[in-house]
Amino acid sequence: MRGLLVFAALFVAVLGKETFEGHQVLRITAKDEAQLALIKDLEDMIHFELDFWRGVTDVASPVDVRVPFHSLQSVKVYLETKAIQYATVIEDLQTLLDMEQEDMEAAARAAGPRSTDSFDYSNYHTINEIYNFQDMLVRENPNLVSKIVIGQSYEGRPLSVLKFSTGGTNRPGLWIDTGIHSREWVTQASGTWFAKKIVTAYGSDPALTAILNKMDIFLLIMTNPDGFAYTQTSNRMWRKTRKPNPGSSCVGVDPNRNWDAGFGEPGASSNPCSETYRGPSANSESEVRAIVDFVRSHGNLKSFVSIHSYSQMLLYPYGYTSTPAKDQAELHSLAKKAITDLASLYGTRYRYGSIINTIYPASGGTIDWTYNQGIKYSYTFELRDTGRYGFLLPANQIIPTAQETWLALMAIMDHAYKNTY
Ligand code: 0X9
Ligand code: ZN
Repeated sequence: MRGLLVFAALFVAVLGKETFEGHQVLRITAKDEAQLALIKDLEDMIHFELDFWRGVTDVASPVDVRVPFHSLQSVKVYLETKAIQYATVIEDLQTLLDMEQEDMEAAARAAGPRSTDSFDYSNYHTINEIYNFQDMLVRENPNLVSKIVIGQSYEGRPLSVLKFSTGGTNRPGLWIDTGIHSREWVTQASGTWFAKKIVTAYGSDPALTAILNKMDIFLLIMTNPDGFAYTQTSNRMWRKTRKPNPGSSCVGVDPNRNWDAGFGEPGASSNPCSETYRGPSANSESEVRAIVDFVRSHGNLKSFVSIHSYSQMLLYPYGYTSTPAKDQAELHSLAKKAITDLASLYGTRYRYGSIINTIYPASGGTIDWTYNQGIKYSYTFELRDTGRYGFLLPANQIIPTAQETWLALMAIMDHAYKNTY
């Protein structure tokens, strides 16, 4: 098995990208607790090499799982003999990936944008295109935008944060990050749109202008750059970091299980081959460590928003415990306001609540740590969609997704502003 994995890794390294021909995404629905347990058993059948896009939680929430071609028959037989209901949501993953790739290449063939005005926000972009975009934005708006490198990824890529500031020293701050899970491409794409939105709205949108006259906004678009690069060169479905795990042929740590909040408790895995591997210790990943150091040294962040996809949810702490956060009532009503604003644009419906109650137990997560640091308005989004395309959201949904999400972000940032001043 191990030899096979090494061979597969070499194969990818020499010949290029991992392909997903014949892989399907199934949506499995349990009708009772017994069926739920049987679905959960699939997680331990490692030889199937299943990739749970939406994990097993409760009877009310369907499970989305990517099934490699070699396991399809067996998994379907397993489900059918146990009379568990399922539907094929994606018939052939590679077909979707090919379409995504064609769009991206067509966009890349068009001459590189000369300014952030001609940047194509309606397409996915390579990691270098996004780094270039950031530099362009800084050059075009020297009095508003600057770049701070807060650290480096394992492979040495810069973790560059865009700082939007109209002056002052260490003003209260608002943080937004995207792309901590590298395959959640609509998040990095939305991040570039947010960056442009902030510079165009400053001076024209009264609410954002008021905020930026008193506070700074920090935006980290490529929170997991090594993973992001890997999704573009080798494996579109990569989620974790890219640091090797000593003693294992499996690479990477789940950067949303690596924070020092309930680290090691249920809701994460100790197995380096798991997609939710928590890592050898809290903050073991330089990508996480860099943000931890930044948050501590800044010391004055008022909100912290970490953006994922997919599922259409707006969540607040906690993920590692069902003890309610002490600000639960306020966080809940602000979440309701934010998703109501979001829905006002295109009718997109979000669920909201604490992580553990709304999605599943998750320990070592970003916003549990930031909340425990005293950043009251700590939220995490799961953007579009609810599973039709999952992580492969078509590029024509990038702008509408970013636009509607912006309304929710404004609700949160405005509330944090009004609570500060
Ligand atoms: O499992 C996770 O880390 C999140 N889901 S995802 O599909 N984006 O991987 C859910 C955990 C809840 N917390 C956050 N969304 N941060
Ligand atoms: Zn995620």
